[in-house]
Amino acid sequence: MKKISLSAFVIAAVVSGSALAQITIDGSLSDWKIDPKTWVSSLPGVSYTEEDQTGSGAYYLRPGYGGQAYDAEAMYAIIQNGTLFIALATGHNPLTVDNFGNNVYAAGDFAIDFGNNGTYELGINVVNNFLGGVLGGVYANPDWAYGLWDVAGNEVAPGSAAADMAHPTSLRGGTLLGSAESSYTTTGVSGYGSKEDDLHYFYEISLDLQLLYDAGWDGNEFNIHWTQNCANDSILLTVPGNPGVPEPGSLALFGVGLVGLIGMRRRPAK
Ligand SMILES: [Ca+2]
Ligand SMILES: [Ca+2]
Ligand SMILES: [Ca+2]
Repeated sequence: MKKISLSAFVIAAVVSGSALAQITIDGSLSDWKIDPKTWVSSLPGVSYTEEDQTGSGAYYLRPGYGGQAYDAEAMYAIIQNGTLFIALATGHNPLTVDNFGNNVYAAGDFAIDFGNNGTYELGINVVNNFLGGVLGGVYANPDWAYGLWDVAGNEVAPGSAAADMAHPTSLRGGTLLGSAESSYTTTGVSGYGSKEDDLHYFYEISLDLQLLYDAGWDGNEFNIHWTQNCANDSILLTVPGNPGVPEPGSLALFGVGLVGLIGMRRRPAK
């Protein structure tokens, strides 16, 4: 009796679907399968970018200075089961409070650009610093603050209209669509990158893809951006479109495959 073949195939398909690594939002990057030496992630289907800068003191980060304390280092994202997961590594402590007079700047929020054209249509309020803002809130029609640098990299005053709008910093308002789940670490961790003693802080976020669609997303690739309120160093990650929507061609092929399997089973043995 070889009756088990089709059901075994179905069970295997279900198991491989549910065996997708589930990301736990706890601020730990252990789910992301990151090589601590290189920041490279081996998580299947992940998108990531790395720009860990090293040096001594408040070294140049481009466009600003600030050294490790303002270094945006790596960003990761993956779409699984209708959910967008994001992780960030930075030398910037999330507990840093704005003190412009002393050149101290808090963390910005996560900004998503549909169409990868430099306009950010969705904001995730991970560090809440606007009156009435919802911590973890996901905002359409975001009102962004910008950093201390113009497009040419020249310093401008805080709040200047000349600031580079390609680097949104913190949310100041918007249309609240719903909530993301988010977590960040507040104790620096060493052992990553080429300068092992440097301290790093991690953010993790998950949000339902429906919130992106609600903000006008078309399902195609998009950019995720993060920086601090000074925008001394920023990081930008491109994420492919929603893989949860199979293309008609691949769906048809899957169906042919199933029919083929059933057909094989019914073929009498010689
Ligand atoms: Ca660094
Ligand atoms: Ca950097
Ligand atoms: Ca856009």
